[in-house]
Amino acid sequence: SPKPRVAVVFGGRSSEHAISVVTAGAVLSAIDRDKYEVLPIGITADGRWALTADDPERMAIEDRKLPDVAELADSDTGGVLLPVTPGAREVVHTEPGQVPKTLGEVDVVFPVLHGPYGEDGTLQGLLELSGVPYVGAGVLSSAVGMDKEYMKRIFTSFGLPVGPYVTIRPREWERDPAGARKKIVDFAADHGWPVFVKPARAGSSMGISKVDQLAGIDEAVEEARRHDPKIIVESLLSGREIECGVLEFEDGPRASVPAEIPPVSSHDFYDFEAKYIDSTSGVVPAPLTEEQTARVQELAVRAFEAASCEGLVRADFFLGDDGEFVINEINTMPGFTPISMYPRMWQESGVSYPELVDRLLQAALNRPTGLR
Ligand code: G1L
Repeated sequence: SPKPRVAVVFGGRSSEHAISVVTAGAVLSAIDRDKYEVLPIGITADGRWALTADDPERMAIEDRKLPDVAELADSDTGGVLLPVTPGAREVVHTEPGQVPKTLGEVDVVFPVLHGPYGEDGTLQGLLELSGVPYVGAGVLSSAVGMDKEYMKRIFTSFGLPVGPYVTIRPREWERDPAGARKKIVDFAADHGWPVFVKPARAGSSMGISKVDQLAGIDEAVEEARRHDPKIIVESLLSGREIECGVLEFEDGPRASVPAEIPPVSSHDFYDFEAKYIDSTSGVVPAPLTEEQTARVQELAVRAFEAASCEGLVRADFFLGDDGEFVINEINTMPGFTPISMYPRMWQESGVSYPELVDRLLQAALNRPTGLR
C-alpha cells in the first residue's frame, strides 16, 4: 500500500517563528522515510504559505543565525496553501487571482506552530472542516490549553488541585477599573504578596509582571492587557517545579518519568542559547519518592483526560512544601526538539525521539475523523 503522506506545517506569524522552524527540522529528520512521504509546508513571518525544501540541515541554527521560512521557500511565496475541499484531504496552492493548483492528498498534518492560529485550536478547526487528521490536541483541548482561566476551571471540575487565582475580564477592567483593582487587592490580602499578573491566553512568557504592592497593579494590568484583554492573577507558589509527559499509546495515555526544573537565580536571564537552543537544565528523572512519582503521573494522565487531549501533553506542577502537588498548566504543544523536556522525559522512559514522532503519527492516522 502507498506510504501515508505527512504535511509538516511550521513557521508562522509568531515571535517563535525560528524555534518552530528548528523543531520542524528535527521532526523532518526523525520521520521514517521508508514508512511516510513528507510534504514540508512553511508559513512565512508575514503569513504566506509556501512549499519548502525538504532539507532539515537548512532548518538548524547556523553561526547564531536563526532559520526563516522565507529563505526555505522553493516556490513563489505569494500563495496560500489550504486543505479547503471538505473530505478531499487535498492541499491546494492558491495564488491571488489564480486558479488553485492541487498538491495532491495529505493523509495527516503534523502542526509545528506556536501561539495564535497554531496551537489555539484555529488550525485544528480548519483541519476538522477539511477532514484531514492531524497530530496532537483537537479544537477544544487546544483552546483550553491556551486559556489559563478555563484550564483551571476544567481541572477544578475534574477534582485536580489548582493554585489560587482571579481573572479580570475585558469589560470588568473597562467599566469598573476600581472594582477590578479591589478584586486584585482582596486576592493579595487572602493569598499574600507578591502576585503575578498574566495575560490569560499567553503564547509564551510575555506580558507577565510580579507585583509586590498596590502601587504596581495598574502598570502590570496594562502590560498584560497589551497581550490579551483578559488577565489572570495568580499567587506565588512556593515549592519545586515538576513536569510530566503524557503520550497516547494504542491502549490509552501513559505518563513518562517526571522531570524537575531547578529554580533560576535572579541573576539568570533568558539569553540566546536558553531561548532558542532550549533549556537543558531540567533534571530527568526528577529526584522524587516512588509515591510522589506515581502521584504526579496519575495527576498528569487525569489532566490529559480532563482536557480531552489527544496525542500528547506536558503537564506542569508545583510540589508544595506540604508534599501536595498542584497543577500549574498543561501544554498541548510543548518544546519539541530532541533536547526539550518532553522528548527528554520520554527518552528516559524508553521512547526515542523517532519513536515518539512515529507514535504521534500513528495515533493521528488511527483516530476517526469527526466526533469522537
Ligand atoms: F504535533 C505535536 F506532536 F503534537 C507537537 C507539535 C508541535 C508537539 C509539540 C509542538 N511544538 C511546537 O510546535 C513548538 C514548541 C515549536 C511551538 Cl508550540
